[in-house]
Amino acid sequence: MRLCLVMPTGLQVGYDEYFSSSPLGIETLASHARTHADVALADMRGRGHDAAAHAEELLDSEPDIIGLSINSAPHTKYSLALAAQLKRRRSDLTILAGGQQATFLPDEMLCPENIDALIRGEGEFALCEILDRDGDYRGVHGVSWMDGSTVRHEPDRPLIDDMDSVLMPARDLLADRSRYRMGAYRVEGIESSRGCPHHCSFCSIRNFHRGKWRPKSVRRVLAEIDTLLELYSDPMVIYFADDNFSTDIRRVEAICRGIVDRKTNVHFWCQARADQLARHPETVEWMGKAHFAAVLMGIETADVRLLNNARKGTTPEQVQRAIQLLHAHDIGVWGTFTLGLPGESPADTAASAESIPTAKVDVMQITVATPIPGSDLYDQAHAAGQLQEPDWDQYDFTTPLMPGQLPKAEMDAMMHRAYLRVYLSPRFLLSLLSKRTNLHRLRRTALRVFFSWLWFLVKERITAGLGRKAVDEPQSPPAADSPAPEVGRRIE
Ligand code: B12
Ligand code: SF4
Repeated sequence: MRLCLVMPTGLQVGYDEYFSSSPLGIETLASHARTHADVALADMRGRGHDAAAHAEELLDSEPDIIGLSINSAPHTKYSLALAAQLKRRRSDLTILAGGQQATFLPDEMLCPENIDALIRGEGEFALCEILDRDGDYRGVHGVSWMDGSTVRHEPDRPLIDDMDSVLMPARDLLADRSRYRMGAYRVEGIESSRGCPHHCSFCSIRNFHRGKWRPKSVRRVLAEIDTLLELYSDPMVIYFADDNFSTDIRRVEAICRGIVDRKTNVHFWCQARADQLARHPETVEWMGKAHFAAVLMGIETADVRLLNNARKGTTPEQVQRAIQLLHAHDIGVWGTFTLGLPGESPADTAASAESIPTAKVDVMQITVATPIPGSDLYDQAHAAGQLQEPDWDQYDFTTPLMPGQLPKAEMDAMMHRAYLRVYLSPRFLLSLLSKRTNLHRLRRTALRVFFSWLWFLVKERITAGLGRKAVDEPQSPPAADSPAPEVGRRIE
């Protein structure tokens, strides 16, 4: 049986250009599936939007099953178009889907003309079971499928209990790693844990992993770092794909000690919470010793009422303390901010945007609160009847979609002003002249981001002048090193 797992392209959304990593989801699935079938991987990101041509290309190897990873909202429309093109050419082909969007929207995604079945949640063992049954997905736990024109939902599958049983990604199946980069550096990802115990209202992770945080053992994580060091000799950033790397702070410290023992020249990147870092200066010190170049921290807003409304569970004081600690250990701060949170008045949005430059982050990312499926925001908006036939291309994290949020033009103006105030501040500009440290490396990335954003603005103005609205259309990204990501459109 031949299986082809595909990471489809989507809207060109910020990250793709300066942080483009290999698709860990399908690489991990392939590791498990390859003992049950002939497996190929296709990473279609950055390959334009010609679904018909992509379908032809994917069918060349005559697969029996194609599995699509529909992991984010801006990738949904294209994925469905690709599935329809595949089915039109080969009606006997089985098309499976998985990932965040597929998991939370089985009834919307499944359709006899494109997707036959989808696997909800983590896919490793359900996929292997389907392959063992020669592609028959009926009755497999965790699967939703089309039975004629009816959607059937099989019972949930238990979560994987022993995370060390998840195999390392089949990186060899996407042999050209040169395209996977973070700014100027080659990048490889490691998933060291799944889930998050917190419950922020704009996030889908809690529901995806049923409120559980499950780590791999420190030994297993270090073994994967060793594997990467053996496989790739070029200078590299290793990023932890975990939603919340700092959940078990003692484990973070143990991983850092292991990294220090290895004396590598690799740098690390992770997503962590301000409250945990602020409470554990000793761990931040270890992160510095282990060459963490940057930490992505969800700052969201300095407004305590809005933070509480969103159930964020961090305070502005913890954020300031965490930034101080990280900087003291030469670790850059990649701060993410959210405008348009529930309960936010126009005056609150303005105040929130004004306070962003005071946070002293090194790279910043501002997004608009978006009701992504699986989040409380989605459930609330859905229950209130506000999401009739959502246009997933609008879910680009800069478009206000919820009642009460500012109109797009005003929101854009606030974001642009905040970006300018940070990247043109004497603090930021002077920091570019500082010595070559981890922080400096990150600031150089920030500079690239800044120029890309300027370029984005110029394009926007030109197209507005020509009376066209080009920035909302899917675009093929520019060549690897050219500065053109749409910086106004990114989120994590
Ligand atoms: C690391 C990460 C990134 C990295 C790398 C992404 C990548 N392609 O590898 C970067 C920073 C580049 C990134 C970018 C973006 N990301 Co991101 N990212 C993540 C994060 C934190 C981890 C993803 C990961 O590697 N997980 C580890 C692997 C092993 O798990 P997995 O991919 O989920 O796959 C498992 C299952 O989903 C399932 N599965 C997945 N695909 C398939 C396919 C089939 C056929 C089957 C059967 C099963 C299956 O089985 C897999 C194994 O168990 C997730 C959050 C999360 N935990 O999922 C957000 C997340 C997926 N990202 C998100 C977003 C919004 C984006 C961006 C759109 C941001 C932007 N505006 O630029 C871009 C999209 C880029 C792109 N082209 O994919 C959102 C999506 C929410 C939504 N519904 O829209 C998430 C959920 C975070 C969040 N809660 O906000 N991201
Ligand atoms: S935003 Fe971060 S801390 Fe909040 S629930 Fe999602 S992963 Fe956890």
